[in-house]
Amino acid sequence: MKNINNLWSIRMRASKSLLKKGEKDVPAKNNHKEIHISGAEGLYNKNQINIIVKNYIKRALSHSKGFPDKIIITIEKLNKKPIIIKSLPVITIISRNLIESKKIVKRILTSTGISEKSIKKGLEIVKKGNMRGAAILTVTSGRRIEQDYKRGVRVSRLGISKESLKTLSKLLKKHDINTDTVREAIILASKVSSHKDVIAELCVSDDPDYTTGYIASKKFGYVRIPFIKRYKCSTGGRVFFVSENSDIKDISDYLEKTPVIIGNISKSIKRITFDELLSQSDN
Ligand code: WAQ
Ligand code: MG
Repeated sequence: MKNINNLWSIRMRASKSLLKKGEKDVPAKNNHKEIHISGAEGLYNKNQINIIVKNYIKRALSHSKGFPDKIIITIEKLNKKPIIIKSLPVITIISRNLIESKKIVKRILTSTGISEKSIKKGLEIVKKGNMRGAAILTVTSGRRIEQDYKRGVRVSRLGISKESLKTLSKLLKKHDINTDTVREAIILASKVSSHKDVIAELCVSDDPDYTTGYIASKKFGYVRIPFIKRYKCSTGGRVFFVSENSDIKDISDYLEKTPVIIGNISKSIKRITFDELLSQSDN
């Protein structure tokens, strides 16, 4: 990314209507009458617009969740200079099955300081799924504080510099995880956890054949957890756990509106057990 003062936000969203033939659209109420197929976004220079849009359309038309009947692409020049941040270190936890992973998820969230009540609520939200964005829960009392429960908060205006993308891809390749899904999740999680009030993020994909999720936090980094959900289950979601007295407006504003770019890559990438994860954070 040569010209950081002249960036464009490109976003894609593909969906499929569930309305029956002749059934009327009730704009205020039809949220549930549509399934989300695929979405993607990034910050780019003007000369990349063509190729990125082409790539996003291709992704919209070849997704395992189905074929869309609506694709919305937004191409918009940024009016603010982006904040530059470092990506989170990447860790893959060794787990053999759903039961093991379920325990690991609870133990990691507990170790980042989240109450049992809040964890329970967070797990229910991702199990139920069907949100476009993320729910926001306070860490102790488990209060749900985002304005729109149905939609959640959509993290937007985020990207990675060309050089950092190269470095990250190389690093992930060594571990055989250099995919769009993993790269984009790391970028999103790094932006989310860079807000001072975000303690942790829990993420479960809504793709039926993607069963690896993650918990991201300042304490442990981007921690990938295989077998976080059952194969062929098409619900998922995201929950951001935030400090008890955080200002929801400040958090949503940062996550949705403030442009953030990864300009520096943490070189740390590991595959370890949960016990190793805990002991390394004690040091
Ligand atoms: N902002 C907030 N929430 C979002 C966003 C966003 N930009 N995009 C998706 N979500 C929420 C929404 O509720 C989705 O249903 C849910 O997250 C899952 O989204 O390292 O693919 O795009 O191998 O299905 C994790 C990669 C992949 C783990 C996560 O999520 C790894 C993934 P999906
Ligand atoms: Mg998905």
